[in-house]
Amino acid sequence: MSICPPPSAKPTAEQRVIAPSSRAGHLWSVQAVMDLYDLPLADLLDQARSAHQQHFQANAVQLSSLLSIKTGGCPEDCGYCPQSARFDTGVATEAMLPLATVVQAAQAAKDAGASRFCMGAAWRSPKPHQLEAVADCVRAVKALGLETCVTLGMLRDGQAERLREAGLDYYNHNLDTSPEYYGEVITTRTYDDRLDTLGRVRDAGIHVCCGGIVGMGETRRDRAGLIAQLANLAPPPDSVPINHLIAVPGTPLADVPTLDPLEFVRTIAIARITMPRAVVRLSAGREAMDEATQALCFYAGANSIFYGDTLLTRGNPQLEADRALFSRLGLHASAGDPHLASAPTTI
Ligand code: SAM
Ligand code: DTB
Ligand code: SF4
Repeated sequence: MSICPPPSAKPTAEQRVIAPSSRAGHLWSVQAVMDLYDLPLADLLDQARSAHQQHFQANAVQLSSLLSIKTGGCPEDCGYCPQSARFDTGVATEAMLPLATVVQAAQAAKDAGASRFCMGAAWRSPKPHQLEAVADCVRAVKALGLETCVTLGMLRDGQAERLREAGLDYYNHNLDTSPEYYGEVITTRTYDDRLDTLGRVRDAGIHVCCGGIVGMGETRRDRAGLIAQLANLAPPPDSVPINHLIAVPGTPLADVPTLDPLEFVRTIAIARITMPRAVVRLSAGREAMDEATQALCFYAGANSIFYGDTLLTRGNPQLEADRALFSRLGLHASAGDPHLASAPTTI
């Protein structure tokens, strides 16, 4: 397996992830991203398709399955999240799942055709004993021959290294929205806290999975701000989940106006253009999305999905529905992640 090596000199938190001068690649201003949003849709899709075909096999989609290994009772106040203890959403607080249960779910995901198993925990930040329990899960899931990803909240000194030693491939930690809109959605951790964790992940040699959520009542400029932040990370993330808000009753965002589906498609296309080497994941929100919109997202460069009938606490399309969709669209499961060396899978 090949993993990005950590940089030789240890940069500051800012240089690690946001300093533009340390990278040779193109820098995206918010206005340049806005200009992409303003293109006629067909022109935008043409550009995105071309970027996609330069870097990826057409029609191949990476399949990740997701499991909540520790559900509910989270002290954070993320306004979209059904797992925050501050909102009455009907999600019960549970203990962390036993290792055997996690392994059983991972085996089922592999048998269904997933190449990556992602484990999520409703923590602000893992405590040392919790981190060790997750490291055990990572080792066991790797031993099944699956790629691994975890999302556990903020990481502290040495924690990313422990996960790397356990064989973790990806750490998911999202910026969620623009720096300007962020404070409207979350107050208990800052944008800089998130950038700090992303820097720790990258410095430990773990691949970064970082994206956001659209449809939270933000403006187009906020969506452009999120994309510019992601694309200007140094280096940009290898994996970029674009989530459509699942508006959950009881959360502060339960009643935000619905986003135009074509604005979601545009966001996928722009993620593809601005981060041409990243795997762009059409992430939460597919259950409520019609198949034509999903087809446009794949055309626009989405090349990863969550595969399996649940996300963390919310529903996702049934396996059979996704198999039928892939068949209708002529899509197939990718042979693992281009950023890793993995075995082929089929759907
Ligand atoms: N507690 C950890 C954290 O926040 O870093 C990990 C789990 S958290 C649920 C992972 C991500 O799921 C969030 O950053 C957010 O982007 C996404 N998410 C959570 N609730 C969502 C919702 N209702 N709709 C869309 N995406 C959501
Ligand atoms: C990500 O960006 N989306 C996934 C994964 N990373 C962990 C989570 C989606 C959660 C949707 C709401 C739920 O199921 O509770
Ligand atoms: Fe907690 Fe993560 Fe949900 Fe925020 S998104 S409330 S940190 S589980």
